[in-house]
Amino acid sequence: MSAELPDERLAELKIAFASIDTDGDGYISEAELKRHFPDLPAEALGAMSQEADSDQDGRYSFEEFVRTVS
Ligand SMILES: [Ca+2]
Ligand SMILES: [Ca+2]
Repeated sequence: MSAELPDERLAELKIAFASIDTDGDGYISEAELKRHFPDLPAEALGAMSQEADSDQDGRYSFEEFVRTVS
């Protein structure tokens, strides 16, 4: 993991990640993101996925999530 974050911040992020990752597979899909943020416009999602999904596999790993929000 590249980002150096304090443990408590990391713990917070893990909880946030787990609450979005509703099927618990360790990845946040776009569908899960939409379910969690139903008001988010499609353009914002698109911009976010381009920026955040650094390995372009169409889903967010915890590492990508941490990089995005920190
Ligand atoms: Ca998931
Ligand atoms: Ca990814």
